[in-house]
Amino acid sequence: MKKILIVGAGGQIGSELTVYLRSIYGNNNVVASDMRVNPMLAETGPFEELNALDIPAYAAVVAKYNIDTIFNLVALLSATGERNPKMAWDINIGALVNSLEIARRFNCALFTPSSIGAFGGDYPKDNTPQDTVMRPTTVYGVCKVTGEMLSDYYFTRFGVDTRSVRFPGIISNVTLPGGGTTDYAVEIYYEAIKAGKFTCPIPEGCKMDMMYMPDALRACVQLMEADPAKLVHRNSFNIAAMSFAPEEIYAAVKKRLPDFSMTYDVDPVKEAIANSWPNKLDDSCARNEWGWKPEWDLETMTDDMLKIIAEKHAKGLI
Ligand code: AKB
Repeated sequence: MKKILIVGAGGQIGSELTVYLRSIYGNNNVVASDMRVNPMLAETGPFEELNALDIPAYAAVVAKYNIDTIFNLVALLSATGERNPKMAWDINIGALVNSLEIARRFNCALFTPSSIGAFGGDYPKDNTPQDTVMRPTTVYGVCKVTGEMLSDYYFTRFGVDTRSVRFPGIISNVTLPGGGTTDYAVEIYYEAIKAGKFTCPIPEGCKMDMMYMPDALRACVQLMEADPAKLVHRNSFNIAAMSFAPEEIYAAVKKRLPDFSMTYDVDPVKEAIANSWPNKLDDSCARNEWGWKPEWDLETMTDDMLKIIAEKHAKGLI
């Protein structure tokens, strides 16, 4: 990776991936783009206002900067997708198809994240294998499976260097996620610091895979830098770091903030989505093929999240 374009850079992952990639590859070699200018990202390197559905504009940015690697992070998340399936399909698949075509035309490597949301139907929910039944029940999941298959198609048919991971719920403290089923595991930390209490939309006992942002960022770079000869899979790798149910993250927060309390007000849409997703992924293919290994667990992440969010709160930033 020498000249990188991030499409959808203003979101939860993009806002941190841009900074991380710039720290490795140099500020001027990482172009951030989104529908609207993000002042934080525009201050430290090139930024382009870009709608990924506008293919001539997208191609012009790739040509202007001589891009060789694209991170396509444009997506409506699972719960938002269920409110407007047509829009979710148009945006998620539109950005993907344009990214694939541009990667083919300009000979770029392409990373498009998949998700635990790609799973559904009758598959093993514990230690969910890399290759198994994938019959998702959400439009988000349908887009993710389509994306995995189309990306493999562009690799085998046209030789486009497509690579991807199935992200768990990503927990972070810079940009809030929006419209996801796993968002509760971010919100709980903010509410613990700001209000001392939290109402959880996911039912007790519902386990999902989660990952702290620093591990997610490392995974992106490690996979894109991996020796292609070692990759048996491409689209898309299971990666895992931790798996917990609401009562477990609640206990981790309460251990550090004894006055913190949590109640449940279960959102039926999110409950149905969460119940269709894995309890815990088997990520052995990622470990074997490109050396994936997480560094953060629920305890270390909780220490870090509470410290950073408390600092922001003390400064009046949240
Ligand atoms: C969501 O909850 O929709 C996302 C995801 C797991 O892909 N965070």
